[in-house]
Amino acid sequence: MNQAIQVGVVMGSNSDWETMRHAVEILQQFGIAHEAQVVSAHRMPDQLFSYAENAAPRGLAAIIAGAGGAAHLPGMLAAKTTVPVLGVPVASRHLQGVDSLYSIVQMPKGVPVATFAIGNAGAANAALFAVAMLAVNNPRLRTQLDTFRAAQTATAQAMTLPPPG
Ligand code: RP5
Repeated sequence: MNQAIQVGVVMGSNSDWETMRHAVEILQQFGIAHEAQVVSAHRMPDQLFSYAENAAPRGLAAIIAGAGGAAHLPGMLAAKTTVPVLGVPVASRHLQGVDSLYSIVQMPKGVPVATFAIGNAGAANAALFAVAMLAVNNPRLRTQLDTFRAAQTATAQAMTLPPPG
């Protein structure tokens, strides 16, 4: 039997995939049931509304939303659902994603979007944050997350630098 989708990953264009695939890879690594699709705020506004409206009834625990430029996708999703929206600013062609970051992070008081770093790190961290949210009630995930962190610690501890000179 298919596991119910826990996390939705949406993005404004297939050009965002190269960034957003880093979120999907983390969800796969942790065995989180997820979906990924294009939902463009300005090109598919009706689908955006129905995706957001159906998120809670479908049981989604989080929506990871990536967009670039005038990146209103995460904010508009958050306007239509109380399911937590994790926003990923995608690097844009002309302003390198600073426009995306400002568009996503500067939500007026009352409708939050948890906003992550521009680009690949932000996409991966949004997924890790979703894993941490799900781990609150899932000891298996908590152990996996602890193991993931321990591996990073071991990698950093094994780092060496060239000798002085
Ligand atoms: C936004 O416009 C998308 O999120 C994407 O980052 C940006 C450019 O989209 P394309 O012109 O590549 O489809 O809606």
